[in-house]
Amino acid sequence: MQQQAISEIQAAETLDALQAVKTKYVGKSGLVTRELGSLGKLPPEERKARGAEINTVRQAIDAALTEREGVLKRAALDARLASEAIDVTLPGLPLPAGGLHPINRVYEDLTGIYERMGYAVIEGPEVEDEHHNFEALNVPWYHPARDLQDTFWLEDGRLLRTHTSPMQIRYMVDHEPPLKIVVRGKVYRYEATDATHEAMFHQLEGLVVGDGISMADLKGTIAEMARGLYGPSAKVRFQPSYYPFVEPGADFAVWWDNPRGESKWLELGGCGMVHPNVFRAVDDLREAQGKPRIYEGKTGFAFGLGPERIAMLKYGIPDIRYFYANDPRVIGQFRGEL
Ligand code: FA5
Repeated sequence: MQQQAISEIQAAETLDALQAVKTKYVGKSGLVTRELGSLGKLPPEERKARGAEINTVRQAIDAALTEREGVLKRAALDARLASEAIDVTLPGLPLPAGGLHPINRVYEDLTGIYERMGYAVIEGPEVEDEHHNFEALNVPWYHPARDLQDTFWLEDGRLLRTHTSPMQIRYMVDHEPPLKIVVRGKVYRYEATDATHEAMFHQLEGLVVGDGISMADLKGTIAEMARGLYGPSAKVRFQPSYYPFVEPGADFAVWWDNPRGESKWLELGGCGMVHPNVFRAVDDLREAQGKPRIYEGKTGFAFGLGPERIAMLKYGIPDIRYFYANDPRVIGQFRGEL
C-alpha cells in the first residue's frame, strides 16, 4: 500500500489531485485510517506489531504528502509570478493632461486678487427662493426691474437664481459686520442666447459692509481689481446706472490693453452703495431668526460682474456659447496650462 500511495502522490499534478490522494489514504475513512481502526479486531499479541507497521506506513505517506505539497505550491507561485511579471522598462501609456476651464482660470485670477485684499471667497445655492433673489433685494413682485432678469421658475415656486446678489442677503443674515466677501457661482436667465449672452453664465459678486464705507472705497476696489487683471496702468470707468438694491448705482468698465492692438472698454458689471431697504430686509430676516437687528445704519458697497466677458477677451473666444458647448476643440486648447 505504501508503494502504491507514494507513487500516486508523486503523480499528482495539482494541489486538488494531491488532496484527493490524501483523502483516499489518510482521510477520515481512508485506507490507512481504516486499517488502524481495525486493529481492535486482532488478537492482543498481534496488535502492537501491526500497529507499529501501519504507523510507519502512515508516516511515510505523510512525509511524501508534505513534500509533494511543497513542490506543487512552489510551482503554483512561480507560475503566478511569471504571469504577473511587470516589465518596468516598458514606456508608459500617454495620459491626456487636463486643464482648468477658462472660466475657472478667470475666477482663480479674480478671487486671488480679492483674497489678497482680505476678502472671504464663498459660494451659495443655485436654487433660490423669490424672497432672497428679488424681494429682499428691493425688487417687489410688481417692480419692472424683474423684467430685466427673466427667470427660470421651478414647479415648487422656487427659481434658479438670476444673479449672485441673493448671497448678499444670506451672508448678512448669518454674519455680523464688518465683512468683505466675494461670491462665485453659476446664474441662470431665461433669455435668447447670442454671442455675448447665455442662459447659464457666471458671476462674481462683491459685498463690503462696515461703518463709513463710501463710493470712494468702491471705486478704489474696482480699480485695484483692474490693476490686478491688466497691470498697473489699468483704467476704470463708472457710469450712472440703476439697480434696485443699490443707491447710487453704476456700471463699471475696465480699459483692456490688448497686446494684439484691439484695446477697448470692457463693460464688466454693475455696482453701487447697498440700499437701506436691503439692510432693512436683512434685519427683518435676522429678527425672524431671533437675531439682533444690526444692519440698519450700516454702510456698504456691492458689485456683480460676469467673468465670461473677461475670459472671451483674454483667450480670444468670440462666442460665449463655445464655453459650454462641450466641444473639446475649444476647451482642449487650455489643456495642461494652469
Ligand atoms: C446683476 O446681475 C446685478 N446683480 C449686479 C450688481 C450686483 C449690481 C451688486 C449692483 C450691485 P446685470 O444683470 O447687469 O446685473 O448682470 C451683471 C453682469 O453679468 C453683466 O454686466 C454681464 O457681464 C453679465 N451678464 C448678464 N447677463 C448675461 C448673459 N445672459 N450672459 C452672459 N453674461 C451676462
